[in-house]
Amino acid sequence: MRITALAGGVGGARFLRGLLHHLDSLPTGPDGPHEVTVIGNTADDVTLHGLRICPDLDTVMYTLGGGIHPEQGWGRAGETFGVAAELAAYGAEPQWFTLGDRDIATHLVRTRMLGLGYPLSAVTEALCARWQPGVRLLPMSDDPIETHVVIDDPEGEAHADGTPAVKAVHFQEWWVRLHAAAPARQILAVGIDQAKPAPGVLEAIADADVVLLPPSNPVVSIGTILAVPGIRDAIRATKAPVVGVSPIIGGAPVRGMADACLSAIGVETSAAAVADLYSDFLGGWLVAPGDAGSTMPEGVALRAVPLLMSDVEATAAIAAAALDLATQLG
Ligand code: FO1
Repeated sequence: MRITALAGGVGGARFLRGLLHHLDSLPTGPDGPHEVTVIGNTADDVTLHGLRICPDLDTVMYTLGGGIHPEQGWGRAGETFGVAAELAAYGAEPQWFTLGDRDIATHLVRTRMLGLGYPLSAVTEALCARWQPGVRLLPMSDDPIETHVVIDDPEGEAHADGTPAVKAVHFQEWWVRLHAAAPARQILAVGIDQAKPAPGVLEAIADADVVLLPPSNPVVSIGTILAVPGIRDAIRATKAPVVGVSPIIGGAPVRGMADACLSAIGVETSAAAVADLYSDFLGGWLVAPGDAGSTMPEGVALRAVPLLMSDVEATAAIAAAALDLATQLG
């Protein structure tokens, strides 16, 4: 079975770990071992201290490769912060985003390879050669795309008509420094209109037996991947069933601050409203038992199962339910 999944950071990575655990328990399919291709969000990427950092790709790579910080869900296990302390001693900004020493090695290799002209997809493949994540990890695009968030600027001069001044900050500043508490007036994926899907992305969607949407942020992760020109059309066109896992349980995000992102685009924080964002291609939608009464967009099969990814076994059961629903649809 060829499975293609779109993924953001922690939620996507944990789901994928459960998916691999489930696949390990299955007999090899008639066409050989099951193959998983992950199309990772790169719009959270940021350049800090001269280093190119790809948080979502790294979170997937470290989680599936056994190097993730287990509680935090991002960054490396057993991390030390000698470089961060030295940077702080120089007063080097930003200090609201901390890079660990082990993690810095990844960003050094990536930045050097990008500087030599390798595309991000080739760099990601080279980094994965070390981590052996058990999936083919593709960035959604080799072109730079960065999410920026427009927020009120209390220090800026208000407009003549009295509307407050606004400013755009990088997604990481909004998410990490401001904890998504400053209301987002707009969320923009800068560079996306000119971007192309990375090599292999469209083929992975077209050739898939199943396309999965893990419970990643529907706006700044899955939403951004779908906004890369060509990707949404490829998902609409694929013959494979598309099954998603709701990132919302009972009106609140399973993890993270997806509600702040959904409000910014005027969408209610509910399992049904997120399914609606995908209604042009979604075949099946897993929701938590408490959301079983949700009204689904027409043609979307609803299945209620416990969705808390409390450990690998519980997450594997969610992945199994997603594949089972896909089989019924297929
Ligand atoms: N998240 C934080 O809340 N604080 C940090 O200092 C921080 C550093 C960091 C470094 C590397 C990396 O790959 C991720 C890091 N994250 C940090 C997590 C991350 O940037 C966000 O949670 C995601 O981008 C949202 O998916």
